[in-house]
Amino acid sequence: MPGKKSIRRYHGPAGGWGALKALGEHLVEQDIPVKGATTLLRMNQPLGFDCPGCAWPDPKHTSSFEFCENGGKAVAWEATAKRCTPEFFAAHTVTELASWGDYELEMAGRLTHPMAYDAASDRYLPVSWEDAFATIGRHLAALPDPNMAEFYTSGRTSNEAAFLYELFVREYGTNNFPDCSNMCHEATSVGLPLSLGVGKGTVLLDDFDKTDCIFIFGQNPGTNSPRMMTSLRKASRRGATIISFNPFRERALERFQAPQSPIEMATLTSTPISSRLHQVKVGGDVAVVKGLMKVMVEEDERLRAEHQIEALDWDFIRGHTVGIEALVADLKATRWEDIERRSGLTRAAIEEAAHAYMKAEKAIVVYGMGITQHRRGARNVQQLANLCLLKGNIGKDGAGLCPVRGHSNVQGDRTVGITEIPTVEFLGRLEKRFGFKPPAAHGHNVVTALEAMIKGEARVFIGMGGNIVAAIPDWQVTQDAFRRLDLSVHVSTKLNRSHIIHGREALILPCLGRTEIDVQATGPQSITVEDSMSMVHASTGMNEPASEHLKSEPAIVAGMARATLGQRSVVEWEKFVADYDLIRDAMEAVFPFFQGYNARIRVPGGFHLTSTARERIWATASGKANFLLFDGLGEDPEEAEDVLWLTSVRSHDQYNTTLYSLSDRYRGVFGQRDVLFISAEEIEKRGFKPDDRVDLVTVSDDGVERVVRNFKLVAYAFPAGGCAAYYPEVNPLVPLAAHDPMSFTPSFKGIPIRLVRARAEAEAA
Ligand SMILES: Nc1nc2c(c(=O)[nH]1)N[C@H]1C(S)=C(S)[C@@H](COP(=O)(O)OP(=O)(O)OC[C@H]3O[C@@H](n4cnc5c(=O)[nH]c(N)nc54)[C@H](O)[C@@H]3O)O[C@H]1N2
Ligand SMILES: Nc1nc2c(c(=O)[nH]1)N[C@H]1C(S)=C(S)[C@@H](COP(=O)(O)OP(=O)(O)OC[C@H]3O[C@@H](n4cnc5c(=O)[nH]c(N)nc54)[C@H](O)[C@@H]3O)O[C@H]1N2
Ligand SMILES: [Mo]
Repeated sequence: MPGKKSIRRYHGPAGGWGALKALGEHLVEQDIPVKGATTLLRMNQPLGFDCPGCAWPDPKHTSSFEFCENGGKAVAWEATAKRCTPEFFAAHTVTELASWGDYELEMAGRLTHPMAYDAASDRYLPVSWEDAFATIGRHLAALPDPNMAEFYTSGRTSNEAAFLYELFVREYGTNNFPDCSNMCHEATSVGLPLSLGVGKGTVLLDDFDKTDCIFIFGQNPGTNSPRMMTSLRKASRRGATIISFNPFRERALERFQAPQSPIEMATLTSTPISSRLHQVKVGGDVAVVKGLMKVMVEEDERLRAEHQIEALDWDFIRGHTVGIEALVADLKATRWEDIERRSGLTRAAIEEAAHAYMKAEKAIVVYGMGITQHRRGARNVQQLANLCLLKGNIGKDGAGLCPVRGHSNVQGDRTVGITEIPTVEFLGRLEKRFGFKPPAAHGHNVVTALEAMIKGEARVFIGMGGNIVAAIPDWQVTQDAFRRLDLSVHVSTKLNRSHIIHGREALILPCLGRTEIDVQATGPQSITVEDSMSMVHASTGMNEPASEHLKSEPAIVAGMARATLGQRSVVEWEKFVADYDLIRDAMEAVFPFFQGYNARIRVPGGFHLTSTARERIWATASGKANFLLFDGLGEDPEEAEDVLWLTSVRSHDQYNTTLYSLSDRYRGVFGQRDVLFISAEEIEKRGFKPDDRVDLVTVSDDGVERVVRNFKLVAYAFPAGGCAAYYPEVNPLVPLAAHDPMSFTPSFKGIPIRLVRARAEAEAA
């Protein structure tokens, strides 16, 4: 069990020796100091594998080794020497494993054999691949309606595996594709096309080297996309202005010591990152953005009247956009007192930021989960698009909108057809290439899939990676729904909660990881992935597989497809699995933008899927970029005065539901995760003292009690009216109904709660 419990302030910069030391310790913990280190050297190299960590791009995938603590941990986590074998499962009943923490479950190591749940002994027993596939085929074939099965994808899945998966599922007959993206950047995928005609970002890595100004909203790069720190550090040293909006003073947004810089490492110096870090209230970003735009349009009017100077890019606005008049009217009607109250920032602070943005010839607006995971996430994203449009910061060198994606291939999975809302055009091309009629009716996303499971309408769940059972909201009802399934299947590399909370029948199918050599009938194979900036490139595993019984994800999909569809399938499953080039040829036939796919990924660095918005071509209904309005300032509903807005965040030592340790170095928390970050004033106002233990109770009007217990109050510099805790510990507090109606993104960053003295403490008193 890692780390002694303590809370102490972290004084150093992010990165630096602390990062090297942390990675070294992690390698030792995974029993792989030497192998881990050589594996790391092959990460993100021209002929190596793509980092299974985040989706941040690499400088053309051609650079020398770029050190990243958390990328290193993600690789070491997969390359661990620990194994979770049939002997392990024989030694522990599932009931016993249910009492283990998430950290302990994954520390059992890499899964080595396909396993099937045996109710009589309450254990997972080894099963042959053929029998496992046959079980899946039997259940799926028995369903009266293919829409009674759910097919989840987590964003580590390669383009090749994802394409075969959507092919299998559509030939089977449903568009039920709940996806981790539904809990992540769906607000981008749904909100942005209405503004800009594309649901992806518009910048490339080079733009960071050319920009004058970077605004970062609700994203924690030092932890979740550390290679981005290289770009930020360079920009800062060039003199670009960086301004961040975050309720936390995230350390990497303040100062960063580059492990690549011999001088900074030797002299223990570091580079300041943000010139200003504004501690915005939880859910206060729209108020900030409207404030920024209000300053800009009013300043522009003044300058034009008094000096005939334009502060906005009117050539762009007139030539490329519609809706400016309504936006200006809305901003004029927005009062400063409301902006200040909602954002927690002063008018002067917002004015200063607005002037920095206006002054910049080229600016980039970056954002993450602090923007998307709110009740009006898609509309939040649109306000950031407005901010860019006012200054023509789309489709210009050194400028653009930059949503930072999460999982390393979540964007690619969407590109190759993992979507519950497929376009008619895409389905037509699929039919033309393969000759079966894919279903047209829209399928389930994560929220609607869970609703169908709760009602008992969905009976079979298949998960291509991930740990959905822990990642979702409202555990009380949603986890219970998993227990009532006829069959749950998870294609996984490690043991997790989704295997423990399972259907009446359950299968664990262990697969190769991205770091591992994938040999098929025609020889070793490469897969491809797409990063946050739409660069597509190859990834080739280098390590010996964790077990000889593992199959690749494409092979597992093909196995499920053959067992389910049998003779009725028109797809050449064997051929595809034998040679992934053929999968890419098929993708090229379905998606015109993949023209020359196999040749282009053989060029180091891969190729860019260009976005129309980057070319100032607007694929919207109006044919222009649209300024879209946000009604009022409330990202989340208005609640009573004493309600606190809880946001859920990642620690520095976790990858989503995977915990590398129980510590969070930069925020000064060690050996524990049951903490609530909250200001000393909010603690006192409620009659508590720092370190008191409290229960967190959701405020809702549906009569359901949602509570997590015994959290320690940690007095922290945090904005009024809000507090923060770790994901996934607080997921039981998020009502399933609390999601964005446009994108269905759960409101993980805006949970209304009250604090109650912890029962244990109340009894002792
Ligand atoms: N090491 C590591 N890397 C990862 C992941 C990981 O877990 N570990 N996860 C991957 C995935 S799937 C994703 S989606 C990304 C996630 O990467 P991020 O988007 O950085 O995710 P979070 O840590 O959830 O939250 C981001 C930031 O939002 C701030 N925040 C919270 N609420 C608000 C708000 O209302 N307004 C504003 N402005 N800020 C707010 C938090 O303080 C935090 O700094 O990272 C990916 N990369
Ligand atoms: N409260 C709260 N909840 C959240 C969030 C939040 O910020 N706050 N964030 C949301 C976001 S952004 C996301 S993306 C989701 C994440 O949800 P998921 O993507 O479902 O979860 P992960 O924790 O990334 O999944 C970890 C598991 O993936 C499996 N795995 C790892 N590598 C591979 C591989 O190569 N192949 C296969 N087949 N399996 C593999 C391992 O078995 C591991 O246990 O959570 C969401 N939930
Ligand atoms: Mo994510």
